Amino acid sequence: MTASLDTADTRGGDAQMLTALVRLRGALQAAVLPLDDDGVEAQREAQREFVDQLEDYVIPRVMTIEAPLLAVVGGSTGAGKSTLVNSLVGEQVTTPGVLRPTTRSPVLVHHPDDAEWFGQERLLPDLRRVSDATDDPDSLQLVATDKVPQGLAILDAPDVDSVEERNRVLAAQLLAAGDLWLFVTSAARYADQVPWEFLRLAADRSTSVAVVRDRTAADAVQTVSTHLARMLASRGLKDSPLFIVHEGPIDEQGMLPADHVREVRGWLESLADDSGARTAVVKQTLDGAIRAISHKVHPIADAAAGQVGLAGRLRAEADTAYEISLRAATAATGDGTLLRGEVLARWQEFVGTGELLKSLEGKVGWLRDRVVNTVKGKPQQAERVTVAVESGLELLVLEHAEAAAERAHAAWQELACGRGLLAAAGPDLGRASRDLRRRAEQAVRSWQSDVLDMVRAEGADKRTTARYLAYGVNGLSVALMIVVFSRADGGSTAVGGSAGLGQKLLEAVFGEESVRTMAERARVILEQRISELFDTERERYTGLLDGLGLEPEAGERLRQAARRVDDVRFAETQRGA
Ligand SMILES: Nc1nc2c(ncn2[C@@H]2O[C@H](COP(=O)(O)OP(=O)(O)O)[C@@H](O)[C@H]2O)c(=O)[nH]1
Ligand SMILES: [Mg+2]
Repeated sequence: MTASLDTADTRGGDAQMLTALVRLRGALQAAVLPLDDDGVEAQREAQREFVDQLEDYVIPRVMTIEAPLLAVVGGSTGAGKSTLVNSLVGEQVTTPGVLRPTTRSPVLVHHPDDAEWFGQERLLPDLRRVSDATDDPDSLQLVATDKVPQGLAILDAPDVDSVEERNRVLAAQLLAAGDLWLFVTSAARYADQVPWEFLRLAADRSTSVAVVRDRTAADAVQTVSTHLARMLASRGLKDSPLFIVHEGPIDEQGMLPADHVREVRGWLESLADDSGARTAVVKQTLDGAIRAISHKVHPIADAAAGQVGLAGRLRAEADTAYEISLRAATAATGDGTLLRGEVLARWQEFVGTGELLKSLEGKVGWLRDRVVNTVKGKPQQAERVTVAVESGLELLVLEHAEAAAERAHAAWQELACGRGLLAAAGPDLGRASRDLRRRAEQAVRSWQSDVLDMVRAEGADKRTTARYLAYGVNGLSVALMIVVFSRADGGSTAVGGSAGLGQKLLEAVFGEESVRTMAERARVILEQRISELFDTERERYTGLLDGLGLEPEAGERLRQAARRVDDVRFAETQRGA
C-alpha cells in the first residue's frame, strides 16, 4: 500500500498470472471431449465448470484485484437467506419466499459508487443485468443502495438444493463467483447433505467462508454452536467465522430486528473498512480457485488424450471394415465370379459356343485362326455384353459396400463412443450410401470407356486388318473385360473356356505380350475406380471423426498451461514470502 515498488511487483505478477490463466482457459476450451467413454461426462462437467469459473470470477478478479468484495449468500431451501440479506441491508432488496421453488433471478446489492464493478462485461458474463425483479434465471438483478458500505456487495443466490435444476446450477455458478461465501443453514436444515457438500467444496478450494446458523431458538444457541463448530472443524473449515442468528419475529417488510443481525453486519462492515483484511479474504478464495483448477485439469488432459486414442480406434475399425470389403470386391472382379449368369450368357452369345470351343481346347495355331474367324461377333451383341458387365460390376460393388457398411456399423456399435457418433449421424450409416448405385454406374462406365480407349490406341495400326474389323473395337473391348474378370481362372471350366476364347481372340489381333499388358492396365484402372468408390463410402465414417475437432496435442497443451499457472503461483508466493 505504501511502497510503489511493491505495487509494481504485484502488477507484474498479476500480468503474468493473467496471461497464464487466459492461456489455461483457451487450452481448456480446445481440449474437446466429444466421444463418450467411462468417466468422460464427469470430465466434461469439470471442463465446463472450470471455464465458467475462470470467466465468471478468476480472470476478472485477477484483472481488478481492487474491485469490491462480493459476498454470496448461499444455502438450502428456506434457510432464510433472502430474509437475512434484507435484514443485513436494512431495506427490502430481495423477496423472501414462502412458495417453492422460487425462480426469481438472483439479486446483487452494492453501493451506488461501486456499480462499475458489477457489469456484465466484467463478472458473470452470461447473466443479463436487469434492474427489476424478474423470474428469468439467466439474469442478475442489480440493486444499488447506500445502505451497503462501499467495497462490499452482497448477492442473494438461489437454493443450492432447489428442486429446479437450473436454480441449483445457478447457485453453484454464483457461489463459484464469490470472494466470500455467507453460507446460511437453519435449524431445520443444517445437517442436510447438499449444503455440506458445498462446504466441503469450499474447504477443498480454500474458499473464504462464513457460516450463519439462522433461525436459532434462544435456548439452543449453546448446543447448536458447539455442534456446528465441531462439524466445521471436522470438514476443514475450523477457521471459518461462525455466526448464530436467532429466530426472530418478522416485521411487515419481512425483516428481522436489527440487533439479530448486528454481529454479521458488523463483521461485514469491518471487512469493507479494512482493505488489508478484504484483500486477504479475496486472495484466499482466488488462490484456492486457481490452485484447484490447475490441479484438476490434469484428469481433463488425460481424457483429452484418451479421446484421440478412441478416435484412432474408431478410424481403424472403419478402415478395416472397408479394407476387407474392398479386397473381397477386388478379388471377385478377377476370380471368375463375374463370368456367370448374365455376363456369361451374353458373352457366349457373342462368341458362340459348342463345337468351336471344344475344338479350341487342345489345339493351336491354324485352328485358332479358324476359330477367331468364325466367331459370330456382331456389334449389338458386344453392346449387350457391355451392359451385362456394367450391371454385374455395379451389383458387385453395391454388395460389398453394403457388407462394409454393416461391418463398420457393427464395430462402432460395440463402443460407447461409436454408438454416440452413429446416433448423432442418423440411421443411414449401416447401409451403403443412397447415391452409390449412381456413382458405381458412372465409375463402371468410365472404366469401360478406358478399356475402349486402350483397345483403340493399341489397334491404331491394325485398324484395317481383317481380324480387327471382324470384331470391331467394341467386341475386342468386351473380350478384354472378360479377360480381366477371369485372370485368376484356370481356364479348365466352361467359363474358363469361353473366357479363354476372349484371350485367344485378343492374342490373334494384338499378340500375347500386348494382351497381357492391356489386361494388367485395365485391371489396375478398375481396382482404382472401385477403391475410389469405397473411399467415398468410408469417408462417411472417417468424416465424422475428422469433424470432431480433436487435436492430438490438446492434452499436453492443457498440462503445460496448468504448469505455467503453477509456476507463476509459486513465483508469487516466493515474492510474497
Ligand atoms: N418467523 C421467522 N420466519 C423466518 C425467519 N427467517 C426466514 N423466515 C421465513 O421463512 C421463509 C423462507 O425465508 P427466505 O428468506 O425466503 O429463505 P431463503 O429461501 O433461504 O431465501 C419466509 O417465509 C421467511 O419469512 C425468522 O427468523 N423467523
Ligand atoms: Mg431466497
